[in-house]
Amino acid sequence: MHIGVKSASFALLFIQAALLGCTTGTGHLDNEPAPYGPTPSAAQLNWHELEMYCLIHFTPTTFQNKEWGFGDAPANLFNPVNFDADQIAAAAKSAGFNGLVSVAKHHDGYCLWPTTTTDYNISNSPWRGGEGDMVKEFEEATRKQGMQFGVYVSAWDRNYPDYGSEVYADAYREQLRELYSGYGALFISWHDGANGGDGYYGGANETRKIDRTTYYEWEGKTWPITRQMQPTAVIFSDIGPDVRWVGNESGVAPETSWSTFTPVGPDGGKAGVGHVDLRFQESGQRDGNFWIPAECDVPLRPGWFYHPEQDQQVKTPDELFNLYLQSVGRGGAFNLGLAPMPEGILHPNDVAALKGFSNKVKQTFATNLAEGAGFAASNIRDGQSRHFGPENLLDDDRYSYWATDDGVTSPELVIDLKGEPTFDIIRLRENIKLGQRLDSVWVDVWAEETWQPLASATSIGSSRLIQLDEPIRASRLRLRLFAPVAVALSDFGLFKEAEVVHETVQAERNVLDRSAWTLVSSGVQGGDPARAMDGDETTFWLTDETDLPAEIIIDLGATQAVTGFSYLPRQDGGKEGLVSRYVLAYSTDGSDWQQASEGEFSNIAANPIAQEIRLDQPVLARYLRLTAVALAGADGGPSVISIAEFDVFGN
Ligand code: FUL
Repeated sequence: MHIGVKSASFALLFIQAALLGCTTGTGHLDNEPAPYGPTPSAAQLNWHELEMYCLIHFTPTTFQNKEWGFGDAPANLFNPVNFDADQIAAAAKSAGFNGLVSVAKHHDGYCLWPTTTTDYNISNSPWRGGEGDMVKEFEEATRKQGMQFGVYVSAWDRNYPDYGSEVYADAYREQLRELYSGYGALFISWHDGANGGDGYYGGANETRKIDRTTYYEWEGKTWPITRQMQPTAVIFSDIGPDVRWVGNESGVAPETSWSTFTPVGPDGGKAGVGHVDLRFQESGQRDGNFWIPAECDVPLRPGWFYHPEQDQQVKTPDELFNLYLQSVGRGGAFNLGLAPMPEGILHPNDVAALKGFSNKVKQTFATNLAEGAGFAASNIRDGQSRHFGPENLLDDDRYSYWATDDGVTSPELVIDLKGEPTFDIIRLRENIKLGQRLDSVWVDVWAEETWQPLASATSIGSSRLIQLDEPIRASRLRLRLFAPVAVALSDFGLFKEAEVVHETVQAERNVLDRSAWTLVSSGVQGGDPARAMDGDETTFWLTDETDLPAEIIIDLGATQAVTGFSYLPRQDGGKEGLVSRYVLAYSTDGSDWQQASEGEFSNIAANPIAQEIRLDQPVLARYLRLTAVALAGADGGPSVISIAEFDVFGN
């Protein structure tokens, strides 16, 4: 879940952002094309150049094997005996990541630095004898690797006794000030907004709702602190002001994703969801008023925190590579979540996946197969090949570019390749200091004595990687470009995706056979229960509208040891029917029930992954009763339950 921000004075922040270092053009050449539309600030240019960074989730929540801590874990639970920030930072660096963001405080409220704002912090853990500062260790390890550093401080705090009042909102701002002053220049201040709900709140154990559009006073009080203390940092939230959330936690931007966006609705803030206009959060807007590109966040494992049961579900180098193409390759950034194990280092499977990804990226992009090509442009600005000629496309400089004369808005470029290379990725970049100018680019290949269409793309911006369906061999290509103004294309590249070998440490997982199961009774009607047990994650049981809590009872066919279960909600992107609180009970005879587990399926709306629950100890069961207690995701939608798969684990 991310934040929404009301915005009466929102525009002010954008103006400030622009003043803080907005550059136009390259600043070196005479007669450069005038910038088109909004342009990036210096902080945003730096962020674009970083392309990929990692986000580290590591708090007492790790030690509780949860995705969202409730805020009630004792402070001394956090004791990573082998913590090694260097191992984590080195793994990120070796995979080609250029920055690291420390989740200095997650929703559980535990501060990884010795803050003055709450006792719920690292100095009350046995780690480093209570003298440690984990944010500092992350920062030093990051800088040692030559990477840039950032922080994520959750606004929602499920531990803070005063959460919901002005006292906490002030404390939150003080936490930001502490982090903005003690850890060097930051490249990003990351503001998630899973805001308000149930929590420990100093022992009150209650639900607290806040108005997330006003409570934190983002534009009036909070973000100005960032601007003042960390001018090099971009501010990330749902809608900007510098970088917007892409709207999913799968790490994927849509094919068309403009870096320009207008977060406030046309009628002064009433359009879209809440007070801001989220309709274009994913795609951006061609005519957006501000430069607010998308960040694509996704964890390396299914969850953001470490769970031993996910050791075999680490994304493979090929999957990571596809995410890279669909994030960085669509003008955004790739923010990959890393989750250290309780001992304080990354699991070998995570390290292996990062290594494999790095090999793949390095090998794929080692050689630009367009090198040595000859160009024939239908127009060159001022006729000046030296400054604005197409040779600039191959010099690996994002800001040198081929430009056309003003008024030449649909030029063509014929490219005679050296030899006849085989490629399956085409890279295009614009000089974004001059704005996002191109509407679209079409690539044709010369074959059988004619030009044949090969690929096309919209929203080029800082980087556009077009993946072809299959590799092609070619000696001659043609680009046709379309823009409302003169074009300023800075890069043209051809690459062949490399194959990499990848190995992981295997572990056994005992999933019980479902063939003998029967659905004994169900407090819910409608839909097809078989779809919850058909081994097909794309189909799901969607019930009729039901009262909550709602019970589903399954007969396992025989009494056996049960060690846990897994609930996978619908995978089609639908927001209705996502169970967020559950109780699991078991029985040997179907009448005498014991509770086995209860809890929260955290973050299920933003990241609807399989929720694997390990029981504290194995139980002997023939019958299992799953009670859906609460739903997430569809505010005000019908109360239905979706189950794509339900699995039970044994010894
Ligand atoms: C979300 C949070 O609720 C998740 O726990 C995680 O921190 C993710 C990066 O942002 O909104």
